[in-house]
Amino acid sequence: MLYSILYGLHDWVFAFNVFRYITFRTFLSIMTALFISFLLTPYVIKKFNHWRVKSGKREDVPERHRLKSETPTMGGFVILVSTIIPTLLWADLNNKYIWIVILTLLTFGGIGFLDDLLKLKNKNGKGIRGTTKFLLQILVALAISLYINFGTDFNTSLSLPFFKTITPDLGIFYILLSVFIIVGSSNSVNLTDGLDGLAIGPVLTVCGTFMIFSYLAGHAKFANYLQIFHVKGAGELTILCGAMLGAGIGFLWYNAYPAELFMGDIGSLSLGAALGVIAVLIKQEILLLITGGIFVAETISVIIQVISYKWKRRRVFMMAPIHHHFELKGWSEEKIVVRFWIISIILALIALSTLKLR
Ligand code: 57M
Repeated sequence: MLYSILYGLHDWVFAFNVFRYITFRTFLSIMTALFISFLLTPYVIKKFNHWRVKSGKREDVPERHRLKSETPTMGGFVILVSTIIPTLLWADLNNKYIWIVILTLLTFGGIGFLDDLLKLKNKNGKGIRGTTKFLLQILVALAISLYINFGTDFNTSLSLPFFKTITPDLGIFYILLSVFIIVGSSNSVNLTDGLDGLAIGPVLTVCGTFMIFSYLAGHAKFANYLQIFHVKGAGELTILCGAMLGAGIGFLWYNAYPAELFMGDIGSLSLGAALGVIAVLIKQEILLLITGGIFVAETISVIIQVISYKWKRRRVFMMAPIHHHFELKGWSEEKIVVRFWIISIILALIALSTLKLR
């Protein structure tokens, strides 16, 4: 919005030409998101405390978590507001990719919101039924994937990190892959969101990685030089990733141990789905598995635990997702979280190295 107004003035004031640059608008987007987040979150924490928007008591949790039932949740609301407003201000709103990601944030945020609301109402931690939530996610992801495939100039080839010449064209099957990526990413961020700062840290590193990849994918010369897929228009996603980064940093300020606010399903489901959609749009589907390795590990730990428990009545981990295993082993919450962040940073660096190592 502001972008088109301010850039439109460059014929009169040459300095306004600077708004043409994605890098400059990304900087403005990060700063605006930080500003909104720092302005809004303390107010939201106060209000949510007053309205008792709390996670509720759970009995099946490691001891320390019972003390957390007083922490307000649904902080994802502020993350959504402080991601979407800067994007609307600084991105080119004629760009379809921007609207696809905003729609993803809103629809998955809507599912998460319903779930959080029901948990609040029931006061027993029970939200939407697992299968209903999963079906809703699949339906929304399918609609988004169909639009990406048929409503944009989309390339159904897959890019494999480290292999520049192997790009299999999946054709119509790409739709299935993209539904899997979006729903998988949404749920794995949700599973990870169980300790203070644990989910938002890796969300930030994935977001930072995708900010760089969006810029490169949208730039014909850089994409050609680095031999990654050139996606015309994907550069604008850099601005959205910047907004998400600023909103996430702002949220982390309050979600850092001891958390004053949790993101709730409204935050985890929407952020996870948005990262999945961005991975699809910038053609870095498989790279998401590397840079989001923490989310993958958390999900695999649950799959292994459930299969082993159902099959052999034996637990592989003391408790799944894996962060609970380390808690029960006696690691402090801060140590687990910081170590998972360190792994995320290393994974982001490995993801960036794929730009050259191919
Ligand atoms: C939600 N979130 C929290 C908060 C947050 C299939 C199964 C593995 C699913 C899994 C599950 O339900 N995961 C998703 C995990 C909850 O946080 C709220 O939920 C939102 C995210 N959806 O934003 O609003 C609690 O997590 C803690 N928390 C923090 N800091 C944060 O910044 O400390 C959250 C955010 C909060 C707070 O205590 O109340 C949650 O409920 O855990 N289920 C499980 O994870 C369960 N695992 C389990 O049953 N494992 C079994 C196997 C067979 C699957 C096993 O290993 O035997 C665990 N759930 C809980 N505790 N609560 C078990 C231990």
